[in-house]
Amino acid sequence: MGISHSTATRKNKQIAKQIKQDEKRLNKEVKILLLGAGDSGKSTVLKQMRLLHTSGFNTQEREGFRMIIFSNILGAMQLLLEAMQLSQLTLENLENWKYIPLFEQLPTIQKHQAFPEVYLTPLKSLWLDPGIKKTCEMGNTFALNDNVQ
Ligand SMILES: Nc1nc2c(ncn2[C@@H]2O[C@H](COP(=O)(O)OP(=O)(O)OP(=O)(O)O)[C@@H](O)[C@H]2O)c(=O)[nH]1
Ligand SMILES: [Mg+2]
Repeated sequence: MGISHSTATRKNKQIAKQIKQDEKRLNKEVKILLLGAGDSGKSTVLKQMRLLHTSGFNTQEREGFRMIIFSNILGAMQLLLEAMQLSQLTLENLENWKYIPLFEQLPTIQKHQAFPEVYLTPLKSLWLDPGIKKTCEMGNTFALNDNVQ
């Protein structure tokens, strides 16, 4: 059974209208190609665009970032401890030595799981250690993220 003439005409009009609308939209659309070396800030520009010109990030995305931030913090301290040893530097506060095992195998957190509190004091204390500070200053030699601080 075929469709009636009037139904076909209506459908046809609808499609033509849609095509016109799409054309209009595409004419106004501006496309930007972000080029740059690795780590030069392409993704960051895109994130800033979203924050400044759209509604930003939704709850789920923010939760995802929270998990990434935690893993970045621990990863950075792990990297600093390794780089410190390779540079013949050492922790200068003897109290800090006991914290090293905490950074040998890093935990990950699940969605909605709080940052494990057991890392709070060690991170604060290690960050103040002159050995870690000196290593930080050489961060450009071992790809330490420059936002670690
Ligand atoms: N100081 C400074 N740091 C920035 C700026 N933009 C980005 N960063 C930092 O540079 C690092 C890399 O930025 P990304 O946006 O991930 O770089 P990308 O170009 O997307 O890197 P790939 O995806 O690996 O190619 C991050 O640690 C950012 O926080 C900036 O304008 N100034
Ligand atoms: Mg990127």
